[in-house]
Amino acid sequence: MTHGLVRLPTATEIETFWVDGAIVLRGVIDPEVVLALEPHVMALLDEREMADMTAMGDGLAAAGEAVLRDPQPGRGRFISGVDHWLTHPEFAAFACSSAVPAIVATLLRSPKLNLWEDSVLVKQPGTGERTAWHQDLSYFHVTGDQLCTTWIPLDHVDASSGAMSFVRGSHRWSTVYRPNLFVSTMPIPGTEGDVVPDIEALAARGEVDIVQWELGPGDISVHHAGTLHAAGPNTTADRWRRAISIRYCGDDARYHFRPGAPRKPHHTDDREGQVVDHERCPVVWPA
Ligand SMILES: O=C(O)CCC(=O)C(=O)O
Repeated sequence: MTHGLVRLPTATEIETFWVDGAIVLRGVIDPEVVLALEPHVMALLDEREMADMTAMGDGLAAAGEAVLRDPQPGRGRFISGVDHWLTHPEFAAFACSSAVPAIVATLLRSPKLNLWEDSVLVKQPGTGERTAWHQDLSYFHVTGDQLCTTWIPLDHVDASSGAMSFVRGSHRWSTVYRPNLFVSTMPIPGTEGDVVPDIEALAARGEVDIVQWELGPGDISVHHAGTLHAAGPNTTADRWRRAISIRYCGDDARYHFRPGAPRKPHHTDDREGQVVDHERCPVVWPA
């Protein structure tokens, strides 16, 4: 099904995604379909399955680690969670049978699409935490090129409220950097490889090009799993920044286990090299 589909990506948008590693698709999904999830996102905030990233930052700071947060944050919290589709039918319908899989399959030029996971990322008004530069591929036990994340806002989001930023073309750097703890550049212990370089320093020297977009309900951004990206704090006093982020694998995806990266219960070594089909990683396209 393609519930809420307004339009599919154009040929130009598809080309831009593959060249830049990120694209904003404006007006592709009915805003009402996205906003119908608002009460469910708000209900999640009180659930134990959500991670309080602000509290994690407090813990890291107490242990002497550098935390990426504004020096004088407000009282907002950065709260996130993952795999809501497994327990909440509304999130399952959105990730598996809304317009999103059709849009993503078109963009990835993939005849087939598997859902990897969904996540909810909320920065309340006055949230000081940034989201550190990272690639999603570092956290995924998968390899391939047809891999991406959709970032779907429930609010108008701009630079002041925590918009996402992307390093144009970084999906072609051929390095998978160590995953980090999101509110700190500290790599996840036990992971291997290089740490993410200082992207702001590279940008200041003109060595990388950072893109950022204002988005509203009905728009989505899509980034390749190899694209370096980050997000700012929500410095506004009264605007929420709520987003649903859904990760998909296309036709060429194969399991590839990355030491130290968090695993899900079905991620067993005996699937190395296999297609990702699994009831916990279901085929969502063709519908
Ligand atoms: O929303 C954020 O702050 C970060 C989201 C992100 O990195 C992602 O969805 O891949």
